[in-house]
Amino acid sequence: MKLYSAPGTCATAMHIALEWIGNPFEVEHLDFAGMKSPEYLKINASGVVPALVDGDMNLSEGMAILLYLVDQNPNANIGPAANSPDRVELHKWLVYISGTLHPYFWPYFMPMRFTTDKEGHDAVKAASQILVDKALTTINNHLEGREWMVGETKSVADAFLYPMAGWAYGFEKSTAQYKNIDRVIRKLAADPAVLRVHASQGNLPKVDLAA
Ligand SMILES: N[C@@H](CCC(=O)N[C@@H](CS)C(=O)NCC(=O)O)C(=O)O
Repeated sequence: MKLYSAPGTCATAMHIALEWIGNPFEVEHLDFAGMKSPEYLKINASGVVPALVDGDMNLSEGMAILLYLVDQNPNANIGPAANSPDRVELHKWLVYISGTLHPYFWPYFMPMRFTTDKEGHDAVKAASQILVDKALTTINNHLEGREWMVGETKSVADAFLYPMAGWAYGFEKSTAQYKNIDRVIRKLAADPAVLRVHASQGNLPKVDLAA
């Protein structure tokens, strides 16, 4: 099994899930040019990370990869079993993180894709921060009185939240101000599997998505 990732990106979540599972896997860290290379576009036509290659299968879309890993590894405790009540919750939060929280960051990292006005980048980035605040507030409220996003144990939903909540520590309203999210992120940051992911990404430059 091989994961295509890039330091500091959303693919960090899939890397954490693979570390939690504990089976051997390979990871290749791409830079921005690597994501757009003809070789990689054959694996993920969108030219983004993550992508997972398992035998003959190429799987893109982070949420699909996380659900695949949960279902392929029922004893790894990285997500509730199919058809359980918590599984429905897992779907809901993975969709929320993938479809709402994640895209809210895109204008911040890539304002040039959201306005043709070169003078307008700051305004686009400010609007992104307002949207991210809305989504992080929803998640922070959900986490009130809860240890983890879904059920009683950590799951791929927490792994998915990890890189994105991490991005917002540098925002005007820092992730540190969302106390429940901050608590979850700090627990994960001390998790040995997460530390291994950081070590793997460690010496590589953060991918400049604004390239
Ligand atoms: N819908 C895709 C989005 C993946 C995505 O946006 N990945 C970012 C990194 S967090 C990326 O590779 N961006 C490069 C680009 O947009 O050119 C998914 O959920 O997997």
